Amino acid sequence: PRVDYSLYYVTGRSLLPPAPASYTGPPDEWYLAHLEQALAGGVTVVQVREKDVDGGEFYEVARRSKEVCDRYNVPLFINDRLDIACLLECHLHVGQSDLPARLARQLLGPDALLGVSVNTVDEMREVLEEGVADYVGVGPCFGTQTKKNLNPIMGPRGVRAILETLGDSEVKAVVIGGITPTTIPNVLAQTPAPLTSGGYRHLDGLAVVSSIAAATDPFTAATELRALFLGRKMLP
Ligand code: TZP
Ligand code: MG
Repeated sequence: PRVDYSLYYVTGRSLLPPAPASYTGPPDEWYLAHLEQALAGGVTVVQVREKDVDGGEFYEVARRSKEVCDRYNVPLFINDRLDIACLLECHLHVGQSDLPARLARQLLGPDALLGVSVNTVDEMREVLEEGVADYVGVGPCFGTQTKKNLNPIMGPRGVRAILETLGDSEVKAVVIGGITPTTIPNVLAQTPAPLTSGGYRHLDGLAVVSSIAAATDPFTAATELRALFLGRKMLP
């Protein structure tokens, strides 16, 4: 089944705002209620990314996130933890310093989706040569407070160079890093890459952490982000 990558939400529980007075559920379920609102607002893919918790807690957060995503028919990716992705029959996203994608693919099996982070054209070429990834997360496009050990900022031009390398490959591409309603118009206008076969290679989606995770109203935040992507002008 084809996946809609248009609004890819990478969770980060540490960024969540405090629950508003209108929230009456259990405090430990605020994260899930917040996630559910983001899904209702139009998030099309979710990745659980938990950098500061142990395996047991990560598993539990991922398991409960999957219950919510399943109800919305939205695919759930696990960041880095192949073991947890396998246990929960989820998809997996790996960075450049995680287990290599071709090894992850061996344990995941052919049905799970696999995403890889890329920051350079060389990394993009390698992903294409390996041939095991379904999509790439391209970034950081802009500066961000969200990630420690941030790779070099690429800017829209760097992202476009990746899309040029991707060409008309089936591998999908989402951009990440400082993606907000303010930056989206620039990203969408500056990233389409001309193809040698004619036409342009466009981004398949926008990936965000703080633009949704830090929102007190994740429903409205997701609705706005998705509308900006869907309303983009595509070059022919
Ligand atoms: N990878 C590259 S930048 C980034 C990740 C996980 C964090 C993006 O966070 P934000 O808040 O959307 O800028
Ligand atoms: Mg990683």
